[in-house]
Amino acid sequence: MFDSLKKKLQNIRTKFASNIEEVAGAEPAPPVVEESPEEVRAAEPGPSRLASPEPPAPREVVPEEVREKPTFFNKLKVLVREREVLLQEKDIEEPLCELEMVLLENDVALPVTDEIIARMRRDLVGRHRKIGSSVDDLVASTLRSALCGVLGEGFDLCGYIREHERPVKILFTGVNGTGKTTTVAKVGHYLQKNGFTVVIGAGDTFRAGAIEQIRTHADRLDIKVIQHQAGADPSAVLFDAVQYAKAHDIDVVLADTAGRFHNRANLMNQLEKIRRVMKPDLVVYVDEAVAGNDAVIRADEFNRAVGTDAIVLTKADMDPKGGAAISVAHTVGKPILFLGTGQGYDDIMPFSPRIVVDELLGDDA
Ligand SMILES: Nc1nc2c(ncn2[C@@H]2O[C@H](COP(=O)(O)OP(=O)(O)O)[C@@H](O)[C@H]2O)c(=O)[nH]1
Ligand SMILES: [Mg+2]
Repeated sequence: MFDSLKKKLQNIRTKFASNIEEVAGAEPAPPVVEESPEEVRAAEPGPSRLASPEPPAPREVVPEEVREKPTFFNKLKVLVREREVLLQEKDIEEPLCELEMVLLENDVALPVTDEIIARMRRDLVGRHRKIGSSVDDLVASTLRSALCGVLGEGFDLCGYIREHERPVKILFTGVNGTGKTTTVAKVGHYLQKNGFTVVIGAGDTFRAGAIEQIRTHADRLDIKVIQHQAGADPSAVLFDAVQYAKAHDIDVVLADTAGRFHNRANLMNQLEKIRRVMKPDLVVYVDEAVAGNDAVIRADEFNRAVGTDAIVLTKADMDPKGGAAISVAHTVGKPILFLGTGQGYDDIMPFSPRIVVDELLGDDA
């Protein structure tokens, strides 16, 4: 997942780190702890932009018993191992520019790229920043918080269902072939594993074979499907699915629907009717991460046209760039609910900014 972006971000991190290291004016400080205060002062770098995080150590000879105190040694360690640097715009201009290019090349939307760059700049420029044993830690934590800042909060579906009146009705919609039906099956399986009961409404009565497709998934997962004939009114199917859930104390209704574009009047009218009749609690827009910026634009347009509560991005496993996953929540202003990560029923990941950033920066970041 996101391999191309991941590799490029690693290069950028190295560049940021070497620029910052240059400004700090020294190679990483040696891990010496038993130097005298004089030696420590001598080791302190001189340039004015490099400030010591601690006041200079006292000049008088420190008695042995005082030097034994851990607090004193800790101070020495801070002086030797931690430096503080005040960065200026020009110090990081070049890696910031490169980061901007890398994000754009990897399909991160322009306003989202701008936001990430602005956050990096705000965090790094004109502030005293401590450098620990590794400058890369500083870069990684800055990049991490910039990415988390645009990724939004995610959406805790299980928490939502627990707090909500049952049945919770979830309508899945979006463009053809993006993975709606597969996602309905995966989400059904996920909810069952989390202790909820589920019924699926076979609301794609439009595409040949669609009812059989969802039926096959549901049979494998032991989930009840409510279906009508091909060509039937999907509103009627989904109304029946809700009635079934009410009659059988089912926690969640998952509604599969036919693929549609927000600019096709007949299918959008049909969607309006489904909404009136089924009264979904959540409208989930499904698109594929591999579509990159197109997915982001479609999700945004769809939200403006009909309203969306949350987004699922499928095929993240096939997406080397990660741009859609980084951009969509910030652009649409709605949370990502899940990432689809493969064709198996377990290949679905509740969206967590932390996990996505871990994936991009490596767990150690
Ligand atoms: N690799 C991968 N393939 C997926 C994922 N989700 C769906 N697919 C595949 O995408 C294709 C279309 O899925 P489908 O659910 O029929 O799309 P729909 O037309 O939107 O209902 C199928 O071959 C799925 O197996 C995913 O997360 N990863
Ligand atoms: Mg389908």
